[in-house]
Amino acid sequence: MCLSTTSRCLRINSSPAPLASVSLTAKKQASKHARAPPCPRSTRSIRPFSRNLGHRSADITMSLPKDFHWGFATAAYQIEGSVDVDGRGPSIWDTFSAIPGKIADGSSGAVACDSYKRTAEDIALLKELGANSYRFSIAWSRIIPLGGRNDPVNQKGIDHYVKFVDDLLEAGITPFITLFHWDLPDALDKRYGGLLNREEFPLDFENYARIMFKAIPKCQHWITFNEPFCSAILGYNSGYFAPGHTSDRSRSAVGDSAREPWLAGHNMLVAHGRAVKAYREGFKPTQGGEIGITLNGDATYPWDPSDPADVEACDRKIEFAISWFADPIYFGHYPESMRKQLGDRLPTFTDEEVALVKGSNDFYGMNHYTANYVKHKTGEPAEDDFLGNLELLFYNKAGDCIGPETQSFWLRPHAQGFRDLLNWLSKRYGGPKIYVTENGTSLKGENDLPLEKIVEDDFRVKYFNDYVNAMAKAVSEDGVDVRGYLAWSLLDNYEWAEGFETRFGVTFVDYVNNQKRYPKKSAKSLKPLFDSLIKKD
Ligand code: GBH
Repeated sequence: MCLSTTSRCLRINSSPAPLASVSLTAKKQASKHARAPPCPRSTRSIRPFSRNLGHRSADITMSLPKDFHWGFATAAYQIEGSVDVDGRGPSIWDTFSAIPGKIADGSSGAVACDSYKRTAEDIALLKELGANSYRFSIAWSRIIPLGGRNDPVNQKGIDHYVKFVDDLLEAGITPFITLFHWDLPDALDKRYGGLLNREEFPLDFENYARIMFKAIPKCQHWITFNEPFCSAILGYNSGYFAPGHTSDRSRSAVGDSAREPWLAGHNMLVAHGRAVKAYREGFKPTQGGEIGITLNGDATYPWDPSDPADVEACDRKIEFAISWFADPIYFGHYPESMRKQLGDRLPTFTDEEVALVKGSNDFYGMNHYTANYVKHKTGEPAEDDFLGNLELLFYNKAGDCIGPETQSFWLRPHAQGFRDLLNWLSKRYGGPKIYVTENGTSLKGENDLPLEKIVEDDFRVKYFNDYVNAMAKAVSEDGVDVRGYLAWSLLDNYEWAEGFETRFGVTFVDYVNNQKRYPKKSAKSLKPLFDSLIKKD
């Protein structure tokens, strides 16, 4: 039986119910709409010490620091459109989305939210919603259409983002700029294998980063990579994302799922390290900003809390998702659990690379959406395993459900997980300054509703309320150092391989009527929430 929203598939071994076992498999299956049993309305607390989080902002007051950044996030390819305007070169997502069968609804980001041409409208929207910050990404191929350090620079592309930042600042909105949100210039993929090239890729990324640091000195918050896990695993293991490499020859002529993702991850780490070094040496002293990487990770709970192997697998899951990148950045080496399972398929850092990567975060960028129960697997892990030899589940042994279904097969709200993962990260990495650079949800069936129902997105309002309160407790009661929160997303947008069917926006975008924007209830719910939580003096 298969649980899937679109082209992707999760196998649910749900016999006997209510145990749902999710294994992330590359195999496309026929029964697309079968689902795990629905979760009960209220889920039980899954750790003995966990407290129930209230849904009302009044639960806790004034617990976030006074200069707390909050707002919304987006990414270039998901919103901009205008793919051949002002000299932009193609990215791997233009190429990938043109291949039949790769995107659920056959769409591409060619128009998306038309945000490239609607910067004024988007800024007005941010202002209306009360946001003090906005996270967006730059399309590398607008800056250097062919991508490389010896290729021509496109001044029009630079001018666009310079003006955008000026306009944001003018509106009192602080920019958080992501340099790489998956849209690699296609020419670099074709020229030398893109992320897989250990010599060229980090140097070309550094060059691109330098151009942006120089062009936008007013930006004080730089994010090098968004979720390198996704570029590596989805791009080079499962092949669900561009450039679509996988060992599954029915889906791709190229790829080695057992090796390429670990090399791609390594090269992104070194590229990140190079960009940070460039910033710290050449720009930070005069500009005074900060730079870090954004990593994605879900909370984990043991399927059987009394089984030490499940408890251990919970940490291993986070290590394979987050510590893959965070351990090298904070400690200078990969996690032991990964080395043990992957052996020499995981590259080894040279001394020069360690010097670049270790200590390279001014802050930790955290993308967080969901939680899973984790069950250890016995026996040898598959060669293409990237989870740490374990299963991800929505139900635990006792039959508790992690959270209600959404439109995204991988996402079930469980706000306590946010608090727990914030604590986990803070403990492991010595209490770093954290920006939550993404958090949000889709709604099951949202795209099928009429507009007047879509804007009444109470499920999303509750999600934000629960998650933001969980974060505020992590700050005020547990001492986790969170300085900002950017909700995903300002707009419904191009949800990658899901196309436009899955909506994550607080604003409805009418794709068939001139991309008109309609703020949903959730859009307006964040300002009062943060007003009640941020200290006034
Ligand atoms: C974020 O990733 C992205 O940064 C953003 O662009 C996107 O729009 C948003 O989420 C909503 O999806 O395919 O089975 O391997 C979220 C983290 C991690 C969620 C990988 C999907 C894929 C599971 N993503 N996960 S699988």
